[in-house]
Amino acid sequence: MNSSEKQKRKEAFKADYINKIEEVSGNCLKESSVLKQYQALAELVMDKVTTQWARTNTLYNKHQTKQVYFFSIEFLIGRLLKSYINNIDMEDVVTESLAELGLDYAAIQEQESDPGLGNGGLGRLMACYLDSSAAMGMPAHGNGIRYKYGLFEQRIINGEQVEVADNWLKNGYPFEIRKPDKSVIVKYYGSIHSENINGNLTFIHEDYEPIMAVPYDIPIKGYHNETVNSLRLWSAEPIDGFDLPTFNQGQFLYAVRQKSEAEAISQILYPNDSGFDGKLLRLKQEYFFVCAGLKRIVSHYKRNNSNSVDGFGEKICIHINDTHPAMCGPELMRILMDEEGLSWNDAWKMTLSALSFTNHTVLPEALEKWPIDMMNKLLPRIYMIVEEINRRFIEELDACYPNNMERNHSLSIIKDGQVHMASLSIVTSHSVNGVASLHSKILREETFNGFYQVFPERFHSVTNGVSPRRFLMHSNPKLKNLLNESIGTEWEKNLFQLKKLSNYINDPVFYEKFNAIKLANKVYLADYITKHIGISVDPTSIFDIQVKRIHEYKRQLLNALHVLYLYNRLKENPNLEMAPRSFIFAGKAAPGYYFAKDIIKLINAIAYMVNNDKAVQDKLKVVFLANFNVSLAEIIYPSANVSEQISTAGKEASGTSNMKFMMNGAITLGTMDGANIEISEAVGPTNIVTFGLTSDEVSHYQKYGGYHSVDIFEQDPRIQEVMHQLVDGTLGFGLNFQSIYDSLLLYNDPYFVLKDFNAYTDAQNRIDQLFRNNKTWTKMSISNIAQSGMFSSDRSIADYQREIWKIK
Ligand code: OAK
Repeated sequence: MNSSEKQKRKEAFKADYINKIEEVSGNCLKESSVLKQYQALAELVMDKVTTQWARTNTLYNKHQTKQVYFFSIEFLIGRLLKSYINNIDMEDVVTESLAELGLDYAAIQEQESDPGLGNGGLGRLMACYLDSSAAMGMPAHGNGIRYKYGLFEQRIINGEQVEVADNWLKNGYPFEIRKPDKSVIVKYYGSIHSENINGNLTFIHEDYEPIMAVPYDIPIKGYHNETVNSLRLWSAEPIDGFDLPTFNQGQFLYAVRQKSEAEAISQILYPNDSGFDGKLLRLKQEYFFVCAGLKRIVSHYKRNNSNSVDGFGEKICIHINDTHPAMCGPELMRILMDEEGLSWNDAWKMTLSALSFTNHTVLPEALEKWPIDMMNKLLPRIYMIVEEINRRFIEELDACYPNNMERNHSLSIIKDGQVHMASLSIVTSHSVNGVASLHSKILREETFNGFYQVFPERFHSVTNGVSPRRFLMHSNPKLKNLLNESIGTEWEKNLFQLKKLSNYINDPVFYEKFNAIKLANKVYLADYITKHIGISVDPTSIFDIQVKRIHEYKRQLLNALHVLYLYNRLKENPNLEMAPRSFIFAGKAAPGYYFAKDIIKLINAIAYMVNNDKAVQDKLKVVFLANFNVSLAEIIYPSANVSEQISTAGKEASGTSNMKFMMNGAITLGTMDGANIEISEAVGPTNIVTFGLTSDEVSHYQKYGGYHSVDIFEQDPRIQEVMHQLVDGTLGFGLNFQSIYDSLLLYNDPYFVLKDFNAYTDAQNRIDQLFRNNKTWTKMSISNIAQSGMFSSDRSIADYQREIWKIK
């Protein structure tokens, strides 16, 4: 765009914007509130996006392109305003125009709520995949739940987590379109009876409780292209118009109860990350978006296909994100048989060909198993179909492997009074994949080994990726500009092009510019920290960051114990040679996960002690930032020097913050777990610091024993010291971390924190040494960015496209 063209676009934008403000607020620009300025900008942007949206939809319908639908109980999309503006290529026009109008673009963006419709990795991955699909012009859409309340807001009060409801819709949400005309009825409870109609056995669902599923669509705009895909989120509403005044007293109470029971289904996101919550309401949620989503997809398909479902399995991919949407299998069978009149065999072929499944964890506590009684009562027809799927599956197994009762039992979808959702997902999908190479290997060799032996061809691996638009271009604009001026802009469309940075790997001028950007980003985070928690951190210190859900396997505890140990060393020797360090933590704990909450409390207690000790203030700071969410993450990643990825090996399926940090030039300090292994392969051993047990070692100890944490405790005085400090009042009067102490010693340290402690302190020493050599560190940092191409979600989507959905 040349400058006169830009000027024209700016003038047109300003005129439209001023009109819009008047339209949404009834005030002129000068008298409008920042909230109205935001709403006006959002509407203006939405007008542009929806025009392209309509065109994309027309194109998809016309060409009957193969469509992918991600079914996921979570979509953690983050704020969208800036992302739309950048994707429609109006970044400069909007930024400059708003400045010329005397408005504060940053403050306007802050008005947008950050929809917390996910807990962490799994939900954010979906958002990155939608972003990438649209960027690549690929027809892929999301299907999930429009929770009225997203993940709770975390406040830290007296060092402890306090949960506050997240009313993200309180000012309305400008990027969704409610489509009541596309509503669908979801049926719960009741009974099934069969009738012979014209010689066909037909199943009829009676006395059910109907709930209305109303879709809200959010456009997913591709980066600098014409594609706009859809994220459809379903909201639950009572079935009939709720006509209060016509009810008499008894009916009134009944109707109110009905209304709130219906609405409860999409009221709240379960706040558990990688854990299973076997509540009836959760099962209702799972069926809710599966049933509504599939019904609409089938009816849309038929509309474009002469009212027939022929070819559905070849044209539609239903991708199930972990097991929460596992009922897609039986529900699609139900629709195809009961509503479309297909035979079992035809419906089965179609279902198998449409479905694919990604697993996101091997933690046994996350594996979903629903009590038979619960499923049978709530979803009688679905349960019947699950039973039949299982009966046929076991029959086939028997035919292939006769007399192998043990295997057949272990693979059975229904056993021990429960329906095993992972087994259901594998049996009903043509593809099963893990999310990093090690994780997929563990699935094949351990978690799903029985299934792997029966269906080896179904097993795949697709390493996760993250959106370079959101996590590099939007969140680190200074780095984006430096990259553009150094290696051109091709990397924006193909992140592998970052390899061109190798030309600058020894360039002192580039180093200087790069380090200035990193410092500016650190100053920005330091200001945020001062503003929000009143602690001042030195922007030249090492920003050593661990941000993710708080979980024992992620081992924030190992990090915290090391901080305590380092503090002890500094107290012993105030002249200890070390680069000043700021340890920064953020992350939410599931409200019922008391141990994780104790870890937050411990980090805050250590922070309080360290930050108030003048003797160490020049060398050590500890920060816990409240309410980690996508918006905060975007400030954090660009400022990091060290990316803490220290899970017990074999437990973190992939991790994705490791990739976001890497793209922004942080050095990974990590175990050989999840995608850390692939990061290590990509950058080479000199550009990463790894330590600790391997997953084979962990699994060996878990299977055969041989690890006794007490032995480590007894041999290592450093450990004895920090362990005693947990319970002797050092961390504050009346503060006692007995639960943590007991887990590490009495319960033999299930996550190998003490076992890896020594290796971790060595690794931390290496980080310190490396950082103190600025040239070495800068080189490592640039090498990490240069090799981050493979961790773009564009690459992941291309892998899915080629290996799993088989889209040309
Ligand atoms: C959440 C609920 C149930 C099962 C898994 C999860 C989950 O978030 N898993 C995480 O998925 C990410 C995306 O694949 C991975 O990067 C994380 O390692 C994994 O813990």
